[in-house]
Amino acid sequence: MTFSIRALSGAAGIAMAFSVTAAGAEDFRLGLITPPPHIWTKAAEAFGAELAEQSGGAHSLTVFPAQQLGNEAEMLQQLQTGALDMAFMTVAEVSNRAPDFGAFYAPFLVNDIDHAGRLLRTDEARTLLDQLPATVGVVGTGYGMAGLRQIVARGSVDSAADLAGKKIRITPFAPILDFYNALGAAPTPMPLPDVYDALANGQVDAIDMDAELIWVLKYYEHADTVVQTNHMMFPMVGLVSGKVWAGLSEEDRAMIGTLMAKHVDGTIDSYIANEQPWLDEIKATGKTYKVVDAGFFGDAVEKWNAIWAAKAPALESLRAAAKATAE
Ligand code: 3HB
Repeated sequence: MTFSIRALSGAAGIAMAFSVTAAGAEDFRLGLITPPPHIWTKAAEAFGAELAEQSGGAHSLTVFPAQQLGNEAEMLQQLQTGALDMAFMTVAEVSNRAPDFGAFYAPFLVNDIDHAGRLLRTDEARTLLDQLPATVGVVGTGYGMAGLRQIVARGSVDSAADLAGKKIRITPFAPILDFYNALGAAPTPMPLPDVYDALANGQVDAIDMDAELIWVLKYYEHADTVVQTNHMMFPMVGLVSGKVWAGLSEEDRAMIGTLMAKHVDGTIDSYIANEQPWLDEIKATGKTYKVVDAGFFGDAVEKWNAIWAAKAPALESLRAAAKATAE
């Protein structure tokens, strides 16, 4: 028997702190930045429910969505100290600490959303997770993903020249920053929860975003043009604090590792199923809708490749895996 005393606050916390729990029982905390209706948040909740069930009620999981525990950089720090148990996190944030992961963001690495899913399920992708305990202090249980990246803009966008000097909201991470800099735009790093207002009040001219959020959070409302570029994939990773992992029994590691991997992987199927329906809904809003290919970005793609060939040694093996999984 043990006393559960971790990560507690408030009256409920005090009550729980003194409740006797079964051996090894834990109330884990999982943080993520996505809002409640987002597929990642729903997957986190489903993971928690299955963890409680499979552990016979010994373990439970509280999900903190919408950046309640801080932004991703802060959550990653909390995972490192063991203050946070788990997170579903953008690979973007992880790439800020482990640049090899920047290889996933090679512009046009994949042809479409199905291809993104296949690439994430290759051994080459999975092998990258092995470096996380040593380099970042976290255990990566598996990949999920969000939709491909698109551009939503105020005003008209006839060519990439129209984006020159424009403030474009980006997720805060280096590969996307380098891409828009190469394009001559003014990339503006901004965490997800701030995006709607920034576009609505004109703080930014455009946003780099995926179909789910453009549609579900109605980002199209304050824009005139949607450019379907599909320029980058957007992987997610299920993480467990290395410190917390070290304190788990072999049995719990196997159960948590397997279940978390299953639920993050399930998001891949959700995006494959929903990407086109969301894009169709966006198209039907009546906003100007353009479909472009890599040519739209001129030499920005080659410039990006030159920068990241040096920064991310994994680029070569991921490109080979992308080629092998193309159809
Ligand atoms: C983002 O645009 O920063 C973002 C999008 C997602 C999930 C997480 C972050 O769908």
